[in-house]
Amino acid sequence: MKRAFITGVEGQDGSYLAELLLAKNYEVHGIIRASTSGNTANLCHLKADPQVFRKTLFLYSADLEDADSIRTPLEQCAPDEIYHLASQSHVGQSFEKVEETCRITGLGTLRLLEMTRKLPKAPRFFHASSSEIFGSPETSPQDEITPIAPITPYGAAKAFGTQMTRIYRKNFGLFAVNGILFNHESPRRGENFVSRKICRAVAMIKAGRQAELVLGDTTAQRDWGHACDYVRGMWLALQHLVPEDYVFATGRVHRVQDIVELAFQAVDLEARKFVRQEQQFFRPTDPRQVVGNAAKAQQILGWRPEITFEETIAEMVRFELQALGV
Ligand code: F7E
Repeated sequence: MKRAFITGVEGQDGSYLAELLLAKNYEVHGIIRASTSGNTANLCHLKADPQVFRKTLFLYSADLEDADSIRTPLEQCAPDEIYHLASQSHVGQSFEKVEETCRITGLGTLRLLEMTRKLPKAPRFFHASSSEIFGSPETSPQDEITPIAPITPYGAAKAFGTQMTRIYRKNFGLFAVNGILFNHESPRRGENFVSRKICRAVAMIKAGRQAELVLGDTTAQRDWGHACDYVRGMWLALQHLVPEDYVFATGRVHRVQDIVELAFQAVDLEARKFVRQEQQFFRPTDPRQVVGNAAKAQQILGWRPEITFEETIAEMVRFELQALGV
């Protein structure tokens, strides 16, 4: 039985990855950020399963800023594979919390790489990198050799973690991989990311419990996939013979406005009657031309996204309606 160690296991990606690995007969050890220990909604079904919880799934409260809190469960677990997903991942908030973002997202990654290198038997290491490392690139679509040129604090912190992962691979011989993840969504997305914010508001408006939806830049474009496809890519990346970096993306670009329209159409309401823009949700800088080329992941790992943008938004709206009993 293989053992996996997941940071950020309570998040969208962490919870789907835990499910995937448990289904593949892994023993899964996950760390949950100490300050958000109460928020484990994405893991409720696993915690409620007596065949799983504390049998093949083990959870620990720890903090990336406190090395000892991570080292103890990491050494006890002695994993075959580490999936490092935890971070301060909200780009908008990274402008308000610049230092904290760099400490958690950047230095936290370095800290974990260093601990990994010093384990008696170094496990394989996956770092959840981000398309934000490219900033607003001059070439589209972006791939593994696109220059790193972040324009947000979050992007800069991820760029540091990405480069350190490469350095530990080249200099210390660690099996360390960056998955350069473009946006990926699901019903488990945090409520302050735009896809979930829109789908949730649409359900609330349909239920008569919210009057309007206030957004920032609705012309912003992203390459949006489904989180389940991306966690499959993470696992595949660690099964390959040699450690390499991979872009995971759909290669299709949509506007925030496209999510708005799809979501309102799903409940038979006219978007323009309910949506308003407000300056507070605009960002000081926001990457443009974000679209990925996942040809390498397809060729080497046989990975391709299976769930479309339209299916993802439909699933998210359905989930929100069900949660409200509509
Ligand atoms: O914004 C625009 C916003 O916050 C998407 C994270 O997973 O993907 C994610 O980062 C777009 C941006 O995601 C609102 O300005 C308009 O252009 O859902 P988001 P993100 O910033 O792209 C990357 C790859 C990561 O690595 C990150 O960790 O939507 N937008 N109006 C808005 N965004 C938000 N959140 N709220 C609005 O009201």
